[in-house]
Amino acid sequence: MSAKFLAAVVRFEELPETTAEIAFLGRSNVGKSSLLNALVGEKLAFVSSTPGRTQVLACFKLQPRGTLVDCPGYGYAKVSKELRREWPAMIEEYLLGREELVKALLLVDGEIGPTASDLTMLAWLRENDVPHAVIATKRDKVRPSKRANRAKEIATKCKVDPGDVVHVSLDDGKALGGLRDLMRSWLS
Ligand SMILES: Nc1nc2c(ncn2[C@@H]2O[C@H](COP(=O)(O)OP(=O)(O)OP(=O)(O)O)[C@@H](O)[C@H]2O)c(=O)[nH]1
Ligand SMILES: [Mg+2]
Repeated sequence: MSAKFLAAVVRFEELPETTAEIAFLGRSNVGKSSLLNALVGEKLAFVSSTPGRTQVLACFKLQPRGTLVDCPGYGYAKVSKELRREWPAMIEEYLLGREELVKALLLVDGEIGPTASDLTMLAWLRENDVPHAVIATKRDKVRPSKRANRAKEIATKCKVDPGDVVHVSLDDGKALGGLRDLMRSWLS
């Protein structure tokens, strides 16, 4: 799955043309940019140890088709006040208005489970019929003996079928491969 940087966008009108798009959505620091990079095998999206760094919609073109969008993270207080005011309007407009959006990947932290803001976001996606999937990140941080239970807990809290949660970590090639296959099917 190879990709290249297209644009960093702050307004809906600036979004590049595409046939099908997948967005990475979730709390700051949950691992959106790192997952995108791991999937495309290149450091395209900016990753930082300082949460709240991705403050634009970063758009990437995929080969052979489609686009990926790395969204700003929510639930992080240190982004500027101005941005905190702007973010919801911009992201709402994007998620509700982007016709080419085939899936919003809602990333939740696989170690700590969904937060209150994750569950609010999930409920909002459901209410508004935004196509979405729950992805649990950082599976490597959960002890192997605890993974099955943690997976069940996450599914229960998110009110989804356990089989519908995709569990990934940056070092798990098999899980990343499985997610790539799903993404290709959504984009085709
Ligand atoms: N152990 C572990 N760490 C991870 C994993 N995925 C991401 N991280 C780490 O989590 C931190 C945050 O990752 P980012 O990709 O920048 O998170 P983000 O969701 O893009 O954050 P914002 O851009 O602030 O919204 C980084 O230090 C990553 O290295 C994972 O699977 N396992
Ligand atoms: Mg980021």
